[in-house]
Amino acid sequence: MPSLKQCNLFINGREEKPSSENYFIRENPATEKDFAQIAESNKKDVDRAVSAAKISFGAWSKVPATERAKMLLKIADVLAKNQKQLALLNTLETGKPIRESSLVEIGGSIRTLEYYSGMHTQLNGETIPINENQMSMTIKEPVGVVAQIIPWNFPLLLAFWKIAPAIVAGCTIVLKPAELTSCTIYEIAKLCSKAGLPDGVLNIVPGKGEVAGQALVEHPDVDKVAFTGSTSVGKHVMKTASDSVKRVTLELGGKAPCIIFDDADLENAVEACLRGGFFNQGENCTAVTKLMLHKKIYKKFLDLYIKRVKKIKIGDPTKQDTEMGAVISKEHYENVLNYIAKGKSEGAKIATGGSRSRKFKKGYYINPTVLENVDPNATVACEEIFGPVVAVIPFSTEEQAVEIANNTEYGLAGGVWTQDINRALRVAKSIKAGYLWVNTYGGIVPQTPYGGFKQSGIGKELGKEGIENYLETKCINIYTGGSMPRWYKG
Ligand code: TAP
Repeated sequence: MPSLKQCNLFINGREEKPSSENYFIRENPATEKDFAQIAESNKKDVDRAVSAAKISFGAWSKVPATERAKMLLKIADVLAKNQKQLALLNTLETGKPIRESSLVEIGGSIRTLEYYSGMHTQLNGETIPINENQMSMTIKEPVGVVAQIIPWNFPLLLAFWKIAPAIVAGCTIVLKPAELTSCTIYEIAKLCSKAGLPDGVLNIVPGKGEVAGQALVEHPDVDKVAFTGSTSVGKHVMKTASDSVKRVTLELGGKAPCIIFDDADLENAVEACLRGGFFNQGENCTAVTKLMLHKKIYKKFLDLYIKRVKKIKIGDPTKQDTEMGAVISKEHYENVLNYIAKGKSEGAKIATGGSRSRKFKKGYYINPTVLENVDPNATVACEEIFGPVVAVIPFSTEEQAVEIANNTEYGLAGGVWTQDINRALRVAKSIKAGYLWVNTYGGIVPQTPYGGFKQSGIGKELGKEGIENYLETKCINIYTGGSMPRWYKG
């Protein structure tokens, strides 16, 4: 298949074929045409990659943090120089609009690299006075070899949320991309190497989760696992990693509520909830999928909202003016349509959308869908759909709103809209989730710690907390007094 793009392993600074010589085909979800062949790494390949990371850790962890920080800036520079072609590749494999690939995936990755470059000044421990004869100090040491496992919805941005802090902390990496989206990150590994990243610091093992991912999480020489993906796989990863007590951080699924009170600025709320619901085809862990409207503004908000949803420009994701592209795969497309059917069967009314887009013969296009008058206990109000489907739920009181918002096993993100600052803070504090927006929605910046409560995860990425995942704290006690006090008399 000479015309297909080939995505191989990247180990120790070199492109490598899979030892099994097996590849699987990835299609472009917007055209359903075969587009790439992806190497299937197996346990043997993972062993080679981990071994490369382990060997390079010795030298990389001793490189001064200032130099590691400079490397992040060089990588940012390489991304910026190649932004156009990387964005196109990312769009071809994900189906997302090119402006999102360019501004969010590549732009966001650059901002993350720049932020963590500055964090090299924060790798300090503390000195802790104990008494006049003794003091302690803590020092920060890189964790070691880290396994990074990435989902398909933001294959680049989520990779750099992990790669950037790991590199500046002095760790080395073996990264498994999602099988649906391996191409762009593989290109990036090659570019990083060209930019001067030493061999073995960033290794890529594309392939199947249950083979390559599993081997990585089981590997005895992996010190930490940073996983982003579904809650069900995350639980399995955590169990597997526990065998050797690996450090584990999990960024998992979500079911974000956004509560609009009757005093909210409706026009701004509509704008934010459009992006909150349909950005990235709704394939977004913080997507507003529980849009909760106070009964007094229910109709007014919905009229404004539906009018705008109908105008979202769905189409060829490679075009600059496309606002919504195709969902990631046939299987996922069918899942999302099944959820819509389930919503209908459980009593919701389809206010707009609800089916595939008829504009295209090929491609996994789903019209942006709004389900109205959804019961708070309905499946579509509780489970993560991960597609362009927003469930609208009316409420009457603040207490009821909080109860509905928390009626889920997830706790990743949420939003509150009101002009009353006391109510805004009260409600934001009452929602059991890790990331809240008030009078805005969406957009996660590298400066802020992001991560879930409940079954949405463990630990934080980004911000100062994000680098702690890649560091161990060692305490060194120093005796500065004269003779040691006697414990034994003899
Ligand atoms: P998953 O199916 O969980 O896959 C995530 C990653 O885990 C993929 O690389 C997958 O490989 C790999 N994997 C599968 N089985 C594995 C195993 N046994 N051991 C190790 N790795 C394994 O998720 P997805 O469908 O790609 O992504 C969507 C989910 O991610 C949603 O639930 C979404 O909410 C969540 N998500 C969360 C966040 C944050 S920051 N909280 C951000 C984005 C997405 P394959 O691709 O080969 O299956």
